[in-house]
Amino acid sequence: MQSFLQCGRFQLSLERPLVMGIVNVTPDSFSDGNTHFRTDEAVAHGLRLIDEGADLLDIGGESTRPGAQAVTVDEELRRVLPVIQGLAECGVPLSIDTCKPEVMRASVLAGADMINDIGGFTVPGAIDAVRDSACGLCLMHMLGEPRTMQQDPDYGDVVAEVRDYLANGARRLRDAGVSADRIVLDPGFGFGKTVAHNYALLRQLPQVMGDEYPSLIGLSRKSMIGAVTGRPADRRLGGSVAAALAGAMRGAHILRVHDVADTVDALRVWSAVEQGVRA
Ligand code: 8Y4
Repeated sequence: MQSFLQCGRFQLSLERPLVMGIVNVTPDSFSDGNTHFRTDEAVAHGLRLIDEGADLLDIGGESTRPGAQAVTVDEELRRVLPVIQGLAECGVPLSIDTCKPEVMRASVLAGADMINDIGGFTVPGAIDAVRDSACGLCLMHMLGEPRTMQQDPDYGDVVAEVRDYLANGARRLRDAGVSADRIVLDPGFGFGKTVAHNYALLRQLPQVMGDEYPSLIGLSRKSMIGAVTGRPADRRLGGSVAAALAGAMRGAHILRVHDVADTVDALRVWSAVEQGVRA
């Protein structure tokens, strides 16, 4: 595997685990076209996450929770583009969480450095929208579609099936002319998986991911944490940090998290244990 990820304007070293901070661009409660407030909030949140140690930011304008409302291209662009512009000079790569080719194109033009597609670049036109740029591409596994994916997900061998899906996805990108140093793979925790599937994937992360491409994992506050701790989404910090560290210890390269400061603390302590501390 390469030691750098090509990520638009940046080359990210993959020597230590990187922390990707989540910036949600949530809708106004009154959808009156006055989106300034949400933009400013999202930009301020992104800057705070960088201050806390985020190595990159993931900006999302489309809710991907099970059963969430679909968002039109125009609405998604209204949410996301002003935030890309507002964070353009923030000093870290900007990832855009989208499945829509039109949003991918516009985001790359606006200066996005990575496209994070939970749909795995399967919407027609998605690969064409990103191939001729330098942006990083995160290709994630999902079984089914967001609306129905949690209705009795079933696998013969979840590790083998996710591994094969990711290998085929990377092949599709490579066959379209995407260089290997732009590709990141993600097993897609919570996307068409039971709690047992999710923990099997995390436990066997090296077998799932192989060693050809870097990995990105998103565990933060997810129901797999709630299932084990019995806690609601707003009280899953300890569980989420433990899960992120378990992933890092199994070789994950990028950790997608809400709680950047606490995750960075955990990684620093782990690094001190492993590497020692300068006298
Ligand atoms: C509470 C808060 C409960 C958030 C659930 C959630 C991933 C991702 C998401 C991921 C990649 C989420 C956009 C789901 N998860 N992208 N996106 N990998 N690459 N749920 O695991 O955070 S959204």
